[in-house]
Amino acid sequence: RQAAFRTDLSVLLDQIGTGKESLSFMKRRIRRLSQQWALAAYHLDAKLESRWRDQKKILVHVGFLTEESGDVFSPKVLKGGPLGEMVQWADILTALHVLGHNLKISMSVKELQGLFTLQVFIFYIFLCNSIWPLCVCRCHIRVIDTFGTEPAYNHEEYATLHGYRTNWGYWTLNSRQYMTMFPHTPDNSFMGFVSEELNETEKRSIQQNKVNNMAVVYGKEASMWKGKEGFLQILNRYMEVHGTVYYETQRPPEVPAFVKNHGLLPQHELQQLLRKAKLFIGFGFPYEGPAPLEAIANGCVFLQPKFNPPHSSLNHEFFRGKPTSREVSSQHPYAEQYIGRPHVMTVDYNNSVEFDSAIREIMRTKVEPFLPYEYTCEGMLERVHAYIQHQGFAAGSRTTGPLFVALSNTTALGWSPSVAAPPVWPPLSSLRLLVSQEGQSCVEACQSSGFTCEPAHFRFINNKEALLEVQCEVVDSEINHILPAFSVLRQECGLQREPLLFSCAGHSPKFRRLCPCRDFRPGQVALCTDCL
Ligand code: U2F
Repeated sequence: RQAAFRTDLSVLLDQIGTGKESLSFMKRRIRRLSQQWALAAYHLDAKLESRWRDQKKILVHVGFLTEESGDVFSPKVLKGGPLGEMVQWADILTALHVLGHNLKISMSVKELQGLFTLQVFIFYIFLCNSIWPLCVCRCHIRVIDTFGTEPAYNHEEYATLHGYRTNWGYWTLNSRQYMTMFPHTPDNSFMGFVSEELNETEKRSIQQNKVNNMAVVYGKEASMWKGKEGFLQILNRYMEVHGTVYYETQRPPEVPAFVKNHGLLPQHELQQLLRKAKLFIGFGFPYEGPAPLEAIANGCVFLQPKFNPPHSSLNHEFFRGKPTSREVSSQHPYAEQYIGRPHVMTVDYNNSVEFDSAIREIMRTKVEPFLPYEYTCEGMLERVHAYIQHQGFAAGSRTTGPLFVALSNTTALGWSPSVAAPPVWPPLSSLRLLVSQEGQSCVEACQSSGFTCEPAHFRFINNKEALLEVQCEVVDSEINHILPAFSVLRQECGLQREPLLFSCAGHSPKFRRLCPCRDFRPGQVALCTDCL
């Protein structure tokens, strides 16, 4: 059956059910953004020129909110607890509904068992081609995974043998079956969420009503303010400081008396506050949440601390035990790397001169509201549409023979397939083969050349032909997540024997990696130019 865009969200709202604050939060959000979704559906429909889209049967199991998992989120929704995940879950459900798929939602293991007999623990999305509930293939599973899972942590046997085993991950999926909140781990798929969009009239009125000396602090829980008095004092020399910190009866001691604390606000009221404010300031936690994008979309400058050394699972409690070695360079690396100045300023907070002058610069700078396309409703619909229609993980599907690759000493390589390839997604036209520096990962190598690493393309470059121009004395085939790669010193080349360990993230000091990079559409890093 053909999927038809839906703009009426009432069926979805009924499906979500009642009885928990988390569900009420998600439903309020879905209602609030309904017009924005409808407009986006209309635009994407026109862009796709009524092309055929398969209607899929999709089962979403919100495992984190089940009683069986302990549901730690719901009781904290009105008390300053995490909301970022619920923002994303609400948006995923809406995108799937709006795209016209046949959606079933389960909020308890019992419900899930009624729909599908499988033991599940976190939060899965199933995209099923086959007749439901007969789809039992693990290739249909999608896992919503905020901070990402790198391949070395995903492969159970390898993780156990090489010290990458953590509490999460090791499900031995294809790493692209994990879907993240930001595009920080190209080994995974970028799912994202949406932020509020403004029309031209709203943008103009925001510009007129901005209060140049008004700052809002990022942090809805008092603990996020702990030890920040010094910065708050400096900030208060120049600006009126506002907060949205949850409290029960009294002002939390961490929040100084000069701060105007509004208490935890409903999302739409926070947006109103951000429309007036000039500065949204982060003090290092929470990491990678939606709020900075909302602030930037409402015309604020986001000021945040640079982390030097970067935070990671090796040196920071919050990331410890997470299935990733990713180094987080600031509180919000996406804001730092994908948005940047003038909307985002990332500075060394230990240097009070730098901190002070950043605040003064922000008061002088004029910025316009900005939202990257990938965080608009249309951008999210476009991306989810592409995944649902094109991304497949069935074993043995869409494989192709070795391809011939010309490799030069420089890192940029001309490449064209010499055999006719069967349909692959992302299409091969997007592939750019690069060689990393020693110690550099493919994430960095591709990024530094204006591309992104595309793990789906590893299978096309994991062959001797791709290594043709490298002087290899030996070509080995091994199970190691830094392969394919070569050692310049030892003139040894290594190919990857376990496809599940193809890893953009992998790096090793003595190895130069062979990297499958690809291009991407402006504002939509998940999709290559010919990916739609
Ligand atoms: C992130 O989770 P958080 O919930 O801490 O992320 P935030 O960026 O603070 O905010 C999430 C939403 O909370 C809303 C705001 C955001 O959309 O509009 N909100 C609100 O409704 N009222 C208020 O007064 C203040 C905020 C991240 F998303 C998670 O993945 C991480 O687990 C967590 C820890 O790093 O940080």
